[in-house]
Amino acid sequence: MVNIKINDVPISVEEGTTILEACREAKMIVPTLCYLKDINEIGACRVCVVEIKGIERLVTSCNNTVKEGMEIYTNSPKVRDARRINIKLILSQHNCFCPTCVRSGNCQLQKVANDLEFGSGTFKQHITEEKWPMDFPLIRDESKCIKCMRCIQICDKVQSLKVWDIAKTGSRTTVNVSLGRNIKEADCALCGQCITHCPVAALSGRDDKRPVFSQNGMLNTRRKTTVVQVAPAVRTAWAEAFRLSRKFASPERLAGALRLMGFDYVFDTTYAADLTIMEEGSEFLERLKHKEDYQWPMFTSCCPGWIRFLKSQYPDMVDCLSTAKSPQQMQGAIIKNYFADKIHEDPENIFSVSIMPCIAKKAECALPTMDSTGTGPDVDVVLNTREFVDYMKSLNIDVYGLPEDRFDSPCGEGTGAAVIFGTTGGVMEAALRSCYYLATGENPDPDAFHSVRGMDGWKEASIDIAGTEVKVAVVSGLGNARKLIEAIRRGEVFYHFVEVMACPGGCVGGGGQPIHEGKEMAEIRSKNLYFLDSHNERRFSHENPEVLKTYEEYLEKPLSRMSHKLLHTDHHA
Ligand code: HC0
Ligand code: SF4
Repeated sequence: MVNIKINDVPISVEEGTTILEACREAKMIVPTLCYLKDINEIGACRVCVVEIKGIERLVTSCNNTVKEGMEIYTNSPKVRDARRINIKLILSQHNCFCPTCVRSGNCQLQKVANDLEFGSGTFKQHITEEKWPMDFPLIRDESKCIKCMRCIQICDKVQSLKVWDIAKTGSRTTVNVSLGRNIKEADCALCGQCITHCPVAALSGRDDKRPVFSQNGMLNTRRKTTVVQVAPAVRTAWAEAFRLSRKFASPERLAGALRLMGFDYVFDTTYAADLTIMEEGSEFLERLKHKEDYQWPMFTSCCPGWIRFLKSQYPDMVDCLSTAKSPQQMQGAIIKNYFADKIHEDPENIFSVSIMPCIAKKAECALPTMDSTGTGPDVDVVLNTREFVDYMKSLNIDVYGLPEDRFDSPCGEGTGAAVIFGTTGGVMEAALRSCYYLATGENPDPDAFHSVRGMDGWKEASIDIAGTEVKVAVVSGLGNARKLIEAIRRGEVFYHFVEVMACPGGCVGGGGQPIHEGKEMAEIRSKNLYFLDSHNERRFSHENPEVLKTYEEYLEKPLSRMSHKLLHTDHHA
């Protein structure tokens, strides 16, 4: 242990601890901008400087470690003056139209500047702007970039994609797409992790609210029947901004909020998640039966960020993907076909919106293959959880007065197995619950496959299904996906079935979820999904009565011709 003093208070910390972490252990606040634990500890912003007794020069606390006897001052006048100057320099290159910024009120630069009692104005501004393709769902605004390098590091170290790099030199140093590429050709998976880890709004998701909510938007003009679906992971994050309790922020209240916004029909994507399990589970059992005809393992296909990654990084393994569409797209196809028939409406007259925790879903819905009726996209607009929350705020409603409501039926409700789709391991667990049933005719204990739960980036299990040993793995985060694929290719591991989610922790940690500076929320949100699963009266996808009815009335059976037409896709197309 190392004995030090912070603001005259003695404390012992482990050797090798950074000054910043020691301050945090001692509950002494040191502001940071560029710091991301274990990912970006480079002292680039110089906001975390502290004073050390006996040393003239201030030191950055995030990348210097404690030494025996060190006496640290975290908030001396000298420290505060230096931080103010550093922030002034950053602001001189930062677009300061704060009131209209998407991150206003949730911007780390704004917070640090406010906390420093800035007062005296900034230096003369030198802002550069670049052109950015607005038809791409990830938006970069150079005029807001503070060169903290977090995006570079997240994309490289966590997602193994190196989309960003430093560009230019000297005072013109900035961040841009690496190797001088256009973002559209940079193999970006659209996971959105660089967005949720950007301390300002230099990176953001494309705002798609206008066609839905504006004066001329579909909800106001009512030119079409409006339908909305909401993803599993949204239910555990939407209420964070309003500080609602888990009990109050029920899925039924989320349905109530969507109804209040004016949607004609409100669906839960969990319905289609159960449908996905029926299709993907049956496909897996089919592949197992004809082992030699397939390339192994079978990969889950519900995460569009992961699909983008596989297609660009390992195109020779695309056939390993299940052909099942994602729940979002299955729900979209069912709405514009089966449900349209039910309400006697032409698919062209249905406007289908989804609320998702994911940036890549905004690109997925626009794929030419996701038009099952030939009349336009099955899902017209994808809004992220953040956009939903922003719109809720703009309504100025008393959230405590939100009514609970039911999702519409049919095609509206899902089981506990579908709810856990939103967290890493959830799709695999749901699939195993139903594969076991489909192969044996008996339900397993719903918690039998709990070994695939948890936040580890790479989990594995071996399961006996009707006398066959099935080896499964679950990875989240694209860096982990790369490690797993490389190990498979080297022959070090073998799996039959692998779930991959692009975002660490799965959709709960998605790039479209609410942003909380310095906090990774995936684990907390995930616990809520398991709570909802354990309290659901149905915990097996194959017991979803609405799904069973859909097969009976429309699809016939899993992997039928109709199922293939609506619910499966060709990933090569
Ligand atoms: Fe997910 Fe999904 S679970 S990808 O994370 O499979 O976005 O929540 O909606 O489609 O259901 C995201 C979340 C979904 C889909 C589902 C899957
Ligand atoms: Fe990298 Fe994901 Fe950001 Fe794309 S969205 S640049 S893959 S971190």
